[in-house]
Amino acid sequence: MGRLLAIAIWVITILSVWMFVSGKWWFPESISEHGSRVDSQFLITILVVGISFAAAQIGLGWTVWKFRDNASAQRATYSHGNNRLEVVWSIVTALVFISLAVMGQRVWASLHLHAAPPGSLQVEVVAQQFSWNFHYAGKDNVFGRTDPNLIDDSALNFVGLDETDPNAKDDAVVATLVIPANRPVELILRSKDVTHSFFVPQLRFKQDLVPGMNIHVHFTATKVGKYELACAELCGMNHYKMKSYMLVLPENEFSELATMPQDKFQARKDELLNKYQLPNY
Ligand SMILES: [Cu+2]
Repeated sequence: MGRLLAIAIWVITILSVWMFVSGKWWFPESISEHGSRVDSQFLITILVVGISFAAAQIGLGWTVWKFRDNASAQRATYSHGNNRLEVVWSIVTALVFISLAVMGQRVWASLHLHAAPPGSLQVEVVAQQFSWNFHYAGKDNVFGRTDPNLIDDSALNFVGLDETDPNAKDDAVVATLVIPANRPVELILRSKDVTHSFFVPQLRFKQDLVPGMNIHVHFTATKVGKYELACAELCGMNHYKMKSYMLVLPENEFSELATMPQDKFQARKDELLNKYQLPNY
């Protein structure tokens, strides 16, 4: 029985490692400038924890095998442990995890904590249960005034845009995120109700939208196409329906769209949504 248990532990270990090594269940293609840095950091982390996992499980199986119950088994002896060993492996573990965290925070901080590069396209993102609103500044590049008191979903004023403000005249608010390829994009993230989370797996980018906060983040998409955008925070009963698309367009196609008035923007965006196919994964 002891031998069987040891073999079962080793088989489960091999299968678990194979699930990662085979590459059958891996991330979709990366389409952002910072994506490869996130992926290589992830690979280092998975290698380190993968090796530790395999070593620990092989050791566990070996212990189960060696100390199984049989006729020649010796009586177990009591050990009070070894202080020096415990100090050594605690320090080694702490060093490994702190180094991984320090290595990983650089990419993360460059997108979440540092200011967006000049010339970035700004888009205001307003999340609500259970949909996304993307607010574009239009031709004048200036966002119209918004006021929470003006929010009226029944009148389709989802972000509380003040129609009397001259800067609001050319603004567009749509339910799909449309951005240019190879140009930095700065998102200004807000939520009307609960915490939501902006997530596009191909971008390798995820950020919470927190009520009462204006969260600035930025990234650069590098590949034209249509990608799924999901809310990655359990935000209520219909959380599973809170999805949209991110359209990455060639610069000229985007600049043409970005200067269109609301109704034309909407119609053209729907046309483009049909034109591009979702990637296979
Ligand atoms: Cu949500």
